[in-house]
Amino acid sequence: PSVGAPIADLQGPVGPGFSRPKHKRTFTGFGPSEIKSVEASIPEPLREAAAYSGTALAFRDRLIIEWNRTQQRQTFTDQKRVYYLSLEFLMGRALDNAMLNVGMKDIARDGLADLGFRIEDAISQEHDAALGNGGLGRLAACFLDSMATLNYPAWGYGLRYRYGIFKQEIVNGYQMEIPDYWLDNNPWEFPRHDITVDIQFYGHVNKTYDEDGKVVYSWEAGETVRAVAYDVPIPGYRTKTTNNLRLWSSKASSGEFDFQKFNAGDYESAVADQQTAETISAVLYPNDNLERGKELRLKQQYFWCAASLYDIVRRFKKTKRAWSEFPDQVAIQLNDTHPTLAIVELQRILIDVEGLEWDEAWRIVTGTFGYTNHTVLPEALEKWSVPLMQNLLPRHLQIIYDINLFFLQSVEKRFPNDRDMLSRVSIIEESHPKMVRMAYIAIIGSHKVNGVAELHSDLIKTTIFKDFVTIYGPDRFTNVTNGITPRRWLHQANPELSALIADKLGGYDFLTDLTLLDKLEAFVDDKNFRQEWSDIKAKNKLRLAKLIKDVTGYSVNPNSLFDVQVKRIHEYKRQQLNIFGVIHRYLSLKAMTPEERKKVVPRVSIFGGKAAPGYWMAKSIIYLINSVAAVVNKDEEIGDLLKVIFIEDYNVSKAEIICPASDISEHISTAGTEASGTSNMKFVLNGGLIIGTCDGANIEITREIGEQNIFLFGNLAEDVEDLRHRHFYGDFQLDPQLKRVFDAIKEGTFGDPSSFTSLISSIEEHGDYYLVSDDFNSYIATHDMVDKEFQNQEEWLAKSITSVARMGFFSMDRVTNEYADSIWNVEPLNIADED
Ligand code: Z2T
Repeated sequence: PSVGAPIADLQGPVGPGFSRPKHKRTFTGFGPSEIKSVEASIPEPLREAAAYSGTALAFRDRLIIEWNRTQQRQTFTDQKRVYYLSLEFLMGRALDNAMLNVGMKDIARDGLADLGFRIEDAISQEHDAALGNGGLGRLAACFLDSMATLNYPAWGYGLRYRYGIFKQEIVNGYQMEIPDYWLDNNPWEFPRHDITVDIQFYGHVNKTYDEDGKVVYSWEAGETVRAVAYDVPIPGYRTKTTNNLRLWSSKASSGEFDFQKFNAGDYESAVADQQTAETISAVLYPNDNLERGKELRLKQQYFWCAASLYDIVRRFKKTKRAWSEFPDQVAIQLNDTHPTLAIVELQRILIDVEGLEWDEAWRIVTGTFGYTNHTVLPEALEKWSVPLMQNLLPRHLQIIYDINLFFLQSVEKRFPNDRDMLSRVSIIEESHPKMVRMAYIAIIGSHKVNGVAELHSDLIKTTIFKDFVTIYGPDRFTNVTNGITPRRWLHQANPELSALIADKLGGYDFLTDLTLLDKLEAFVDDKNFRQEWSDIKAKNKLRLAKLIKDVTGYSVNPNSLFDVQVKRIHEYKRQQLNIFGVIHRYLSLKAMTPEERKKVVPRVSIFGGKAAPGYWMAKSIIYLINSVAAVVNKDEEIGDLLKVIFIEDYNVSKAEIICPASDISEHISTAGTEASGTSNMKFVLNGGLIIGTCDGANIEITREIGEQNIFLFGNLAEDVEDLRHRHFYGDFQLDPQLKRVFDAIKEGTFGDPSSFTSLISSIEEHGDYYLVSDDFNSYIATHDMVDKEFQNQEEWLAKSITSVARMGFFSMDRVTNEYADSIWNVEPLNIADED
């Protein structure tokens, strides 16, 4: 296509009614007087909603121009693109980020102030885009930010869920789930009714022969559902690049509903078909680190993979290149195994539709895909039952069997007579029913497989994917340690700290080169700087105290040590260890004399996080936290010495307030279970210290910031298997301090003890799989050290500053460049004003 091609032909985004403007437009907006005359009649909340809408629309105009320009330029240049396939994009709010990236936040602030609004109030009107569960979805969002900032030609592909992750309310201490309907008045998405793909399900496979007598399979489907594209602009920071996130929405393939059926009087069936279709993109599955094998989930996966691949292939075919060049033009990254069917779908397109030979098609497929693994937890590894797959995707199952056959033949050649090996690495697990192991397809169909932190990448090579290292050699496996975007997680979340750093470093270049933070170490002993650093932390704690007051009604003393654990509730993340530690602290405080209590550092233990709706153990952990809070917080003898807070509905926008406000935060998973963790990075980057196990990225954080600046405790990953074994076959001795805690719970100190029986018995009686008892003593001792060191505020400050100075490695920009070089082989493309 030429530069002057009509925009619609490029399949890039265009806003409704917008085309390239002939003249540059400047940010004007309405004058104060026009608004003032009507504002008196509008109630406050509506006025703020209007302030948000007006600001969002103004910035959206800007984005659309750069978005179209970027897409045209990328199409014209025709170089390799990256496609990031993720079932989750946990974006949070867009306005602040758009203002920062367009670079006109100050103008907007002044404009809003003229109209009588505070910019923060306008920003906080926006509903979070919460299309994700936790770390995996947020990583995808950080990727998009970084890829745009670094000018990579990159698209995200996902599902446009009508309901994102549920809203959590705490009622009488219990989690309640409220649907998160978020789509009304969303200014950041653009429906593309011109870009649709019809997706097939069910039916059967016909075998025919072509003129040369070659076998041709064709899939005759039983159901068709239409995918409609919705595009979201992704602006980069300090660049003209604005990339695209394309989210697919499902609707009936007949359009609204089947008019033929409708006119024939079959109203019910017409409406039922429509509903079946729309159900596919209706709701995000709310499980973090768990796969449940439901048919609708498999339908979501195929719907989104097939629509995305159709789109990618369509774009490639416009270049008129030979198929062999596909991997030179296209890199597709699979965010976990959720998009694994994309591998099978591309193979199907190439052989069934495009008529390529198997081997050539398969070379193209493996050259195109990369697979990122995010967990070793067995319950999270995706498996689909063969009968389910046979019914929903009959042709894909055949292709999976063929992939498996060719793969096993090659393994058999290299490892003759090793039948154990063959059954271990087979894509098909010989269980009842048989299961398709999705991770194996992802490994076999990709040229690179990566883990997300060093320990995790080592673990996948030595445990769950060991045989594949033997088969393919170590080069197919690599590590890319996760990171976070400093734009959102430092500058937006903590503008004052960012400004202080900019002041010392002579500008904001560190936001695009985070390693520049190391220059801060020169100021560690600067008295004024220290004072400002500590004042900012104090202000951020005040901001959090206000949030706590607003959402829980509790007042906390902002001079207390703020101890934070916010993340999805999961036994492996061990919020139970934390709350048992809090109970231990409470019992110790109760046993002290008034004199002894005077020496205690006041503490606020802050929790937040959602439990998957069907995860009973996680829900009882939440209930225990709230039950402890109810007793401790009203104990006048204890007063400010200990407060327990559960912040309901933890999400991205709350994280932006919480992360800058911790003194210490907890990353205390059983060693070897947390693939990376990314909130650990967010807290340290904001000057909080952390307590953690030798797990995930904690290990590399320690390496970077120095072990004197982190509170590590607990058993090591290499000892976990042994300990678990001993729990079952030898001496399980409950830690004596933990026993005191359990006794208090059983005595009813925190209400009816029967609510907590399963929580306690999972440790006392059922093998303590997550090693809570084994790590308890070390955990308590380490918290005592935290108390002691917090009393030396000067030392604490030095640790805080030094740690931030050494966090450069954890920028998402480093991560993105590593993927680009070692997995995608793509180059950046600068978008100039003239483009
Ligand atoms: C998830 O958030 C993570 C892993 C998953 O495995 C699923 C979900 Cl929803 C299937 C997390 C990891 O638990 C965390 O350690 C990691 O930092 C994050 O992905 C991003 O890699």
